[in-house]
Amino acid sequence: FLNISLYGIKYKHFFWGGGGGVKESLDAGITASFGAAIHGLSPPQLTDGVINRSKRMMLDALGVGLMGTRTAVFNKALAYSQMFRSDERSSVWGKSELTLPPYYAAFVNGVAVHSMDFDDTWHPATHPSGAVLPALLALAETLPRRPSGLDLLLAFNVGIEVQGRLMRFSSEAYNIPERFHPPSVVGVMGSAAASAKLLGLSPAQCAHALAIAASSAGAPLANAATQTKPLHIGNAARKGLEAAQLAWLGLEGNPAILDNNCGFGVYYKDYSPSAMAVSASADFKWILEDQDVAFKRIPAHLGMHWVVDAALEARAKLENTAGNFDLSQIRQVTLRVPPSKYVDCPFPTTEHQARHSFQFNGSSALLDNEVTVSSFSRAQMNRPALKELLSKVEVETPEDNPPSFDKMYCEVEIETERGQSHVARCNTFYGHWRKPLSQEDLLDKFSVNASSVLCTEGVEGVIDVVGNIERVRECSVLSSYLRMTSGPEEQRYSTRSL
Ligand SMILES: *C1O[C@H](CO)[C@@H](O)[C@H](O)[C@H]1NC(C)=O
Ligand SMILES: *[C@@H]1O[C@H](CO)[C@@H](O)[C@H](O)[C@H]1NC(C)=O
Repeated sequence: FLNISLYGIKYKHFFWGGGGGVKESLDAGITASFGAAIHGLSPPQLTDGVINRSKRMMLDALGVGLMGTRTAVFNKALAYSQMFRSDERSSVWGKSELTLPPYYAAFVNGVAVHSMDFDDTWHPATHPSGAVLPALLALAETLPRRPSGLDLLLAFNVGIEVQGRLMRFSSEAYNIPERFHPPSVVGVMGSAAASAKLLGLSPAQCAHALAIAASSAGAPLANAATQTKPLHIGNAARKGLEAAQLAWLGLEGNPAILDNNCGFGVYYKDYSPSAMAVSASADFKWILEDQDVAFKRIPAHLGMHWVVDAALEARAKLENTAGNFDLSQIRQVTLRVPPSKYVDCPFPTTEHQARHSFQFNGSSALLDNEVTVSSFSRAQMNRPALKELLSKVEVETPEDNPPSFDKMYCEVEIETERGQSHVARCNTFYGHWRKPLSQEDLLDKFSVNASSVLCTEGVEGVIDVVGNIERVRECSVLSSYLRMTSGPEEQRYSTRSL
């Protein structure tokens, strides 16, 4: 009976509901179903839709990750990781000579992906790819059996799917988060599942990998808008990889970790898990098939994309009427956005705060009429004009504007000194899953970003390998292309505190 209470409330109905013995009940449990699914999913179950979408995710994660290898937060993570040596070496993206033990390669490459907050966002909200791909590529380079591109693609999708399933265990997860940063909660589980898949673990070991990873889950949202936020993705990648490797060595955790309110349920107020069934007869239904991800057009929190689009439109309206855009014309700017403390920051003082500031993004879009990586360099942020504009910004949070990436909108109203008003509203920005980035624009974002780090052969190599990944004999060829740099490999993007 001691064991039974250990496995928690969720199990009770199995034990007292007239089912079989304890062993049987556990086999019927939710965690066991995940273990079996992770182990059992096979390449023929990948549909065309899922293959296409996941290739776009991989390419985008690599592009923003390459650019992220030129940031201060990446350099700090790298300097730390280089303190560790081992014979197993995995590539560091964007570095021609450097290798690290897989655990640290997964870490630094994961940090790179989220260093500018430029990576993909799913619904319910998390950044799915950055937690998984760095772990898989680091692991693949050290496995003696040399995984194929198809092995990588399948493991990647397993890691994404597990994140999607876990986020559907709570209605709280559907809103812009308030307590935990989701990649630190579901990302580490996705990385563990993906790594377990690539390692070929047994169903029970896959379940234990999830249990072990759950003990590395969770990071408080207070570290959003700081240099520590990118570490959440790096940590998810490496801790998931570590969990799978420990499970492979036979380490065990609670085999009912997902079934339990005191297990994975601690991260949500309304946890209600369900099984992940894979049957050989029926087609497996991937979440990615129905729910696409959003790809970002600016290196900032997803919420900023609505603000920027609405601000640019309001600016155009003002310019059309007044003939020009002049700061002194503006009396007040009102942003109507969802309530979210996490991205409401009237006077950001660091680049990471600026990425999480409705006010900053609205103002710099109004002022500059464009959005670039350098919008938030120290010099750009310290401009007197920007500070003046920021002081004219008011934020309202209308009741019909919920804090959900699926339902929110942004309205920008510019009121002029002459009493005119110009209003623009964005319901769905370009790049959102309802208005997906075209393949051309996705490739363009990758090429432009990756070219700032890699030579042409590297850029084209990555595009070619990801585009044909299911036919690639050894997936680690991707890592070779990710190291074909051009020019100096030092930090380029300012990520200093102001
Ligand atoms: C929003 O802020 C982020 C971070 O500072 C910046 O990268 C982005 O370019 C900004 N958008 C605009 C329109 O300024
Ligand atoms: C990366 O791509 C984005 C989107 O196309 C673009 O705005 C940005 O300027 C690119 N970054 C660099 C360094 O080229």
